[in-house]
Amino acid sequence: MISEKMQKALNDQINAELFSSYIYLSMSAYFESENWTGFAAWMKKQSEEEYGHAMKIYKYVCEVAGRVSLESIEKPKFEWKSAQEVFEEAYKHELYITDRINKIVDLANSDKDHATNIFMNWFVTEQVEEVATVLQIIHKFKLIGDNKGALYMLDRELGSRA
Ligand code: OFO
Repeated sequence: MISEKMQKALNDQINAELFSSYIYLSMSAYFESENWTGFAAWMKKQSEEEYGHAMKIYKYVCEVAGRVSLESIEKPKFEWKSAQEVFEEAYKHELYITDRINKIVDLANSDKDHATNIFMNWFVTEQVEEVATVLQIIHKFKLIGDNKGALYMLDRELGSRA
């Protein structure tokens, strides 16, 4: 069993992960409209992963006999100024999500909720990877600067994400 407070925190996190999925899908649509098909594919894949994160928590809440409560998903941003700006916002968003995950772990600790603590460990590790990946991409954008050919190559590279 999980506490009422933990149930609320996990339900809120399901919503945050679905919002992440929605943001990345909106970013993908933006890239499609700009003909950056590789960036669009990368973001679509990211969106699918976020949906998977939401469902992982959903499954856990059901397993511990909690009650999943789905709330409205906030409307994501629609327009950006550049491809680099999109990834910079993705980075900021992942830092925000990391903070949320850490707070759930803090709550699991104070609740002495060992099961949720262990469950959330996967997310702690996942966040380290997600933040590092987006940061690497931003670093590449900075190296590329105004070089259109190099930007085209980066689009191709990200489009090959499995
Ligand atoms: Fe679910 O990890 Fe990104 O947001």
